[in-house]
Amino acid sequence: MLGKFKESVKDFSENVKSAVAEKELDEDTLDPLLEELRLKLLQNNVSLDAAESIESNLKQELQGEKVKRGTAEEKVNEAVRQTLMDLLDDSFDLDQALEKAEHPPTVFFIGFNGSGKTTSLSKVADYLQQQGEDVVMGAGDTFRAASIEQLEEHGDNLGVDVISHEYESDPAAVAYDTVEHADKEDKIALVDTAGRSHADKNLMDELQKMVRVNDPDITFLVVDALSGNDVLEQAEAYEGMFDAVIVTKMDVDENGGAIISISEKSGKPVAFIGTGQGYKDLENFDKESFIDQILD
Ligand SMILES: Nc1nc2c(ncn2[C@@H]2O[C@H](COP(=O)(O)OP(=O)(O)O)[C@@H](O)[C@H]2O)c(=O)[nH]1
Ligand SMILES: [Mg+2]
Repeated sequence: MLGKFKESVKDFSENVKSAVAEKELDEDTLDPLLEELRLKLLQNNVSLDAAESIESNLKQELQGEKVKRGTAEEKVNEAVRQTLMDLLDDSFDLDQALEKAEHPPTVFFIGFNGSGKTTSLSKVADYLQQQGEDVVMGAGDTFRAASIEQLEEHGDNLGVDVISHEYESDPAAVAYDTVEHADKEDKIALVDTAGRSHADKNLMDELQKMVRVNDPDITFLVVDALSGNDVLEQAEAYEGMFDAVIVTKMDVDENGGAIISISEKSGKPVAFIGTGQGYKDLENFDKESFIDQILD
């Protein structure tokens, strides 16, 4: 994970170092180096907007700086670190958010097909159970073949009740019943939804209705780290509908670009990263350790 990104930053500071040997960091020196860094960020699936924002921050930090040979790398790393610290948000705290929630606390998982909604929901269910909380899962994906059975299997594995209706039935009603069950039994309601894209007008309307009827306390947008630049389309499709992001498949991603892109685009915190297919493969997103991995 993040190997390629690290290389980009290394190359950039190497370039700065050799430029410094000749002259100070004026615009003419810095611009081509920044452009090279930008290209490398883009190759690592960092979105153009995010790459440009990083670039302009670095320019502000570094331009006119007199950096002694030997300290250039430190200086650049510090500038990249500061830029990423400002860009990334890891302030979301699930336990706190649940404490503040209405009763029963209701959590929705939304996102494109295959992004990892059902898996992440099950991981969160497991996490909450470990914390001593009772949870119920709602099979709100009534659209995709086998989705209900998939959630029921997770329910069996975890010993968690699953509320489900028929395929093709109204997912708002499934969510409603899940919340009602949670209310009666003093549980947290975790509601799955069907994958949607801009193109699926009906499914998008259905999701809006689900949200309207059930007014979730927390909605997670689940995106797949491998989807690269497509995360922008996903952030757009669900704009205004989510509170925090879960980025899955970080175990198979090479560069971490998706986290940077979605953060820049949405301005929302990244709550968790998915690091595998098992229930325990869910980590709180910690921006400092993420940045450490890039810069080490
Ligand atoms: N390697 C890896 N696979 C994941 C992760 N999260 C989900 N998956 C896999 O991605 C596929 C799609 O996940 P699923 O939860 O069904 O996606 P959904 O369509 O959004 O509900 C499944 O095969 C999951 O096991 C993750 O963090 N790492
Ligand atoms: Mg699913």
